[in-house]
Amino acid sequence: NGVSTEARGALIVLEGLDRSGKTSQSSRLLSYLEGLGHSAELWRFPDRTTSVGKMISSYLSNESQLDDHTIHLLFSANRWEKKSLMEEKLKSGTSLIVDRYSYSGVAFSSAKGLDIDWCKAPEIGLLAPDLVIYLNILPEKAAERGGYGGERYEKLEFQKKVAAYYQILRDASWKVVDALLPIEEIEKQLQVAVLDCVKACQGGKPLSCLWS
Ligand code: Z5A
Repeated sequence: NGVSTEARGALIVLEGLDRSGKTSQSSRLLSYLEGLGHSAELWRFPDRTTSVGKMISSYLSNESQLDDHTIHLLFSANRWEKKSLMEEKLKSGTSLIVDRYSYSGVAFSSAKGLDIDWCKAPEIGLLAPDLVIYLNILPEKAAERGGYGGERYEKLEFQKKVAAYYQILRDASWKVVDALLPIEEIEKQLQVAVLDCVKACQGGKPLSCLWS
């Protein structure tokens, strides 16, 4: 009947500790997908460009103080304000490579001592990733990479707690990759997983919501 049955894009999230290589790998993945002729975009959370994102940015750089619950909800709000655009892009056939998402939200706030179920609650109803790539690295090794800067969470003891919460959050959508391998080796492993995922989404895999 002429109705468009355009294939949807894939929602691919990169997670991992600070310095695990998310930024390096996400830009390589974008070039890879674009090189194959796929429509794709690179996103990151926090999105520091929005008004909520500016509050988050000022908190992360220690320019402002916020209660732990408050900043948790701001990180979540920063994802909610992008949800409809995210859905639109995916439905129109664009794949999104997203540097950090709800798993960062829950792992970092839980590591501060907030209840994990409380942390998950505001994420319920956001789009569920089709694939989560977890760049696995020991916190000590991550700290060796150029050292941590001055942002709030860039401390070894805290990163160890975050790593433990990431393990609790791991589910079937995760692909865990050894982040100590050479950049090009990781890139090759990710290309295979990402292409499989993009094809599954083109093939009709339905979009779903967190947390299921
Ligand atoms: N946060 C939160 O609390 N709640 C939330 O909901 C969200 C975030 C979304 C924002 O971080 C902070 O907010 C973050 C979590 C919290 N705090 N911490 N920690 P961000 O996203 O703005 O910054 P980041 O994630 O910490 O990014 P990063 O420091 O840029 O790390 P990265 O992207 O994972 O790594 P990279 O820049 O690609 O690589 C780091 C260095 O390692 C660089 O010199 C590379 O050349 C090198 N590298 C990368 N891969 C390799 C390999 N394979 N071998 C050797 N060297 C490598």
